[in-house]
Amino acid sequence: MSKNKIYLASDFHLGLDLPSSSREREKRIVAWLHQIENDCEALYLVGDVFDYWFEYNETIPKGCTRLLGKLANMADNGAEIHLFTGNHDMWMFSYFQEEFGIRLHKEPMVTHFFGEKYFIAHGDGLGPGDHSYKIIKMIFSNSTCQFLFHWLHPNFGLRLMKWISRKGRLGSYQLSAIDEPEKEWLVQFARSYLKDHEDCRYFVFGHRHFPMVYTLSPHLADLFYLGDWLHFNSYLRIDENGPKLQYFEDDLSQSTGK
Ligand SMILES: [Mn+2]
Repeated sequence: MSKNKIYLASDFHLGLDLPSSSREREKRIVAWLHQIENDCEALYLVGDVFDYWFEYNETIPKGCTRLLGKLANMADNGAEIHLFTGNHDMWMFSYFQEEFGIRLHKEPMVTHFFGEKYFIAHGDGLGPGDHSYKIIKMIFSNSTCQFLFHWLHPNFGLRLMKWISRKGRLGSYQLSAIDEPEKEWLVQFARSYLKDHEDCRYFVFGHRHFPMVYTLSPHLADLFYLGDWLHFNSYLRIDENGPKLQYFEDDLSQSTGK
């Protein structure tokens, strides 16, 4: 089978034992990767893969071993892997690049797949509004804060990070269908971006947790929300026919009644 498909997913929130255990979710994600790896040319993990993350110079948080092993295996077999930081895991530095050859993105990315232009971002802090989050992001992305934090003992630092992550949970979740997409900040962001970049065909965002396909302009521009793996197991698959939102189903999720 030729490897010519592009896959995008986001918001695994590994480390968070809600609504089911993180370990169960991790196994489901690895089963999905196992299913797609034969035709996966490139994998984009579009933010909030981890519910909290901080890498120190000499250590990383415990856990996620199965996922990291699977990603290492896929990368070693030639898959191109991209990882975006999200609002929950922005403190990533050189570990993923050095250990896996994964390309780390801290900013939105504009790229072409099958001749079409895509704008890809986790989506936090884009568009109007989201003010309190923008302030938190400013603090978290501040290099002095990162320097000070990295001198905390990991047992304390990671517990603090877990706590901050729980605190920041409220607000950006959307767990029912979006009734008025035009009120979405990310839809407004995409509309204003299109004014200066008419050739952008697709927008892909994580962050909102509810999967959505929305037509910004018929046959000219579409927007996708990737959904999440807490509730939907959703992902975007791109081939020569364009992008399609899909849902992973496996025996593991059936056996847990999902
Ligand atoms: Mn998220």
